[in-house]
Amino acid sequence: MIGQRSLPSSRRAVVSMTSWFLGVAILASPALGQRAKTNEDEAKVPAYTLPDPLVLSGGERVRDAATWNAKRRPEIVALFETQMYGKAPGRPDGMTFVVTKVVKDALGGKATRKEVSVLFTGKPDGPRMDLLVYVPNQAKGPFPAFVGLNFDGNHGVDPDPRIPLARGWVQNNPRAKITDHKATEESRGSESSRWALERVIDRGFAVATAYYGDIDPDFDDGFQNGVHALFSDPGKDHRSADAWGSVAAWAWGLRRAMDYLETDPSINGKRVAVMGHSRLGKAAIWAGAQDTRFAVVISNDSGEGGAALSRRKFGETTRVINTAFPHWFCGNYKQYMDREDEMPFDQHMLVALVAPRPVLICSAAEDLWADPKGEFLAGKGADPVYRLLGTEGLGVRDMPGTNVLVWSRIGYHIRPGKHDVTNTDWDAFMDFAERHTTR
Ligand code: GTR
Repeated sequence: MIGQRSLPSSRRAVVSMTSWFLGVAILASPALGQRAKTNEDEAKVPAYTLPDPLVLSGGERVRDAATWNAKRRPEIVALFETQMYGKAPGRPDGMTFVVTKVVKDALGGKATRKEVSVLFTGKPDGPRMDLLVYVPNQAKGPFPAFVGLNFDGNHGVDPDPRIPLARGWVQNNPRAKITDHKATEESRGSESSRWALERVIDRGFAVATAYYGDIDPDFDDGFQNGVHALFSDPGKDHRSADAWGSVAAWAWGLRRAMDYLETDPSINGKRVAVMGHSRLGKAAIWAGAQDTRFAVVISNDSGEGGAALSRRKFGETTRVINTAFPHWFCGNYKQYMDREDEMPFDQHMLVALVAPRPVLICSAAEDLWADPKGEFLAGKGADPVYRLLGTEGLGVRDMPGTNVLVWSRIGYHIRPGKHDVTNTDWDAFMDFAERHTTR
């Protein structure tokens, strides 16, 4: 089939849509303990009409790439900036990069690991983000790379005791054995199953990652800490309704990581894929939507506020996400709670902002909270834009079964299992990135 590649039969399980939905409904229900009860019944998805990405706000149809680039794309960027994620500042003038350490025998000798401090104000004691950059030792670069933020701290992606522990606030969580918001020796490697470092290095990619809390600690403190505080105007005692939230700050951090990667001679700056999981998938897709330096954009289980259509009201909703995480989006976004039909945009338009660059949307079959079908349909909704720009868009009409990589310019993959990042996901990321950045 065009734009679709079947994986080996051991990794492939093709099921009909009906049995797929029955299967995931049964598997997913016990996992949702403390979450708000939301719709997970396909039959209860309301009828909805998506805004047309190819109609200008004045009603005129977009008929060519020039009008898309000059008029419609900027209109859509402004909608997401003012109505959803909030407006972020640009690259700080005084920002500098300092390579603080180079370890040549990382990952059992397979990689060189650099520790790079991104000093947002150029001051070593000012706010900063610490990047870990793994570069393959087996060949000569420059290498294509993946860049993404991590949840637990850099020391969580790899158990190597030489990696500095995260400095500031970290999320309490049993997986990392954290109970008082401080990283501990025991938390080393807590997230390593989500960072298939050796697997990625073996295939000739570099990987760069930073801790999302270096950019903005993930709790609602009225934007007193993180990079929001760095840019806030001390004379102003209120935030505007389109001021940036945390997702926009994390996306901003990914763009600052890209600023560094462009300067690193071991990295091919034209072949950097931005990827992220869940809330950090929302950040990755927003970063990739705005910043055309990212050659490939990968969303993993990003769900509501990421790749999933809000109008479907399946799994997490705008009300639920804005209530649980009031700091993630801008003030204006709150007006759409239970009023998704009034949004002048939906997430297919976020995907469309990546066009014509390759975008891969990855879901997990049991992750109904993130609405896999809504994620697929956002890709489908972006298809007319990709086609207008002369690419094949999404190569399939219907949602594929599990473990089938749709590798057209808008790519899609769904694996069996829960909300997570697994080796299977990384294989899909790499297959997709390889296909789109080597030709
Ligand atoms: C959930 C949230 C999701 C997703 C997830 C995560 O609680 O409802 O939107 O972001 O967290 O980031 O793990």
